[in-house]
Amino acid sequence: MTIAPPTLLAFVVLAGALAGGGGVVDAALLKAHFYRHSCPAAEAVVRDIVQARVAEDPAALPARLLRLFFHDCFVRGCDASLLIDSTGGSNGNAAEKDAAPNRSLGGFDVVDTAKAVLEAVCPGVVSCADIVALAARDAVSVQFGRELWDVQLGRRDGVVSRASEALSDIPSPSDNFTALEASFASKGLDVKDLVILSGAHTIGIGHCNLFSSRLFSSTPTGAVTPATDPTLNAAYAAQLRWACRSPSNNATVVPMDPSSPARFDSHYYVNLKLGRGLFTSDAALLTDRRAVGMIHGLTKEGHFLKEFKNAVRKMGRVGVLTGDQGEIRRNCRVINS
Ligand code: HEM
Ligand SMILES: *[C@@H]1O[C@H](CO)[C@@H](O)[C@H](O)[C@H]1NC(C)=O
Ligand SMILES: *[C@@H]1O[C@H](CO)[C@@H](O)[C@H](O)[C@H]1NC(C)=O
Ligand SMILES: CC(=O)N[C@H]1CO[C@H](CO)[C@@H](O)[C@@H]1O
Repeated sequence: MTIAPPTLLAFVVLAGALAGGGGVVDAALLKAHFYRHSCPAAEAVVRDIVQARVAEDPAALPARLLRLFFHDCFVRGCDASLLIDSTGGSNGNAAEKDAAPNRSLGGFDVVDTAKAVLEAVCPGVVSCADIVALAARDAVSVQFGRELWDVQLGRRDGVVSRASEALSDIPSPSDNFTALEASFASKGLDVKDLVILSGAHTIGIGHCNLFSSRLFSSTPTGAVTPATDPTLNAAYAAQLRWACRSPSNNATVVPMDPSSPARFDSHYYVNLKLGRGLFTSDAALLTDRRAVGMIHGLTKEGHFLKEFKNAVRKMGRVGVLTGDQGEIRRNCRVINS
């Protein structure tokens, strides 16, 4: 069957309206071991593939997959719309993954591999959105040798992806607390979720140009001078300036938690208290009394991990499609035709 473009467009717009909102919708329909009967191997397949890939790239991959999950959930809900490739042509669609905040995303190939195996084992059953949720958990869990949090399943895949929405829905590293709180609130997440989920910045990297405004200022004539954001530790700022060299440097990356860049620990909060949060959005947590009240407790690893479990589960429910909404995509990069 071929669908004429206007019909397809109407369908996409309607599905978009249904999928929109982004709040916590049919989340009650998600459940543990959703594929127990329909595809018993599903969770093991994802886990084995992720573990093998993390073994090859333990420093970078867990961070990539965790961030992928966050970005997916913040645009149209956790519906794998982030995985859809842009389509070319004059009436082509610029997809979410081509929006600026997505330029440094990774891990798509891991999801593709898991999907390919699952389509061979149980075709049309396991959603790309659930693979993303499982992959994030499994990747971060490798270093612990146990599952760090439970993943509820049963998400369906969305049929719309727009770059413009990624730009407006993903919080910016230069956001202040008000903006961050509003961004999370629009997804049904509160200040506590914001503070705890930000702890994900205990792993992974950041590009210099995304925090260089905290290190340099430029005069109207264009001359660049060192200038340290007063909320940034001066010694740390000097190290970052040395590493980054120029404000427009988009090629250099630095670890967000230099003391243990790949360990999923509570150092994010330890760093934060020392003025060593990398982005303005990290430092912004110290400007809110409610957030400050939580940060000290979160410097204890056991407490952080326990709280992260709850917060990431909540994030995983944002705007999900369930039941007969959306579809089970056959190829995570392409909407079924
Ligand atoms: C609170 C608002 C947030 C902002 C403004 C923000 C912003 C950013 C930025 C700008 C980067 C660096 C990207 C780059 O330079 O390549 C980054 C990295 C990362 N973010 Fe966030 N983020 C936020 C919340 C979150 C949340 C909720 C999670 C997950 C639960 C998360 C997980 C990550 C991870 C793991 C990385 C490292 C990615 C890598 O190394 O490839 N972030 N974030
Ligand atoms: C936070 O940023 C927004 C713009 O994103 C701005 O309108 C607002 O005044 C800022 N709030 C504070 C408290 O600085
Ligand atoms: C990085 O900066 C260079 C030079 O300013 C620019 O040509 C390039 O498009 C930038 N790359 C990204 C990914 O933004
Ligand atoms: C991972 C990914 O899809 N990155 C894309 C982000 O956007 C840029 C610019 O449009 C693309 O070139 C990347 O391929």
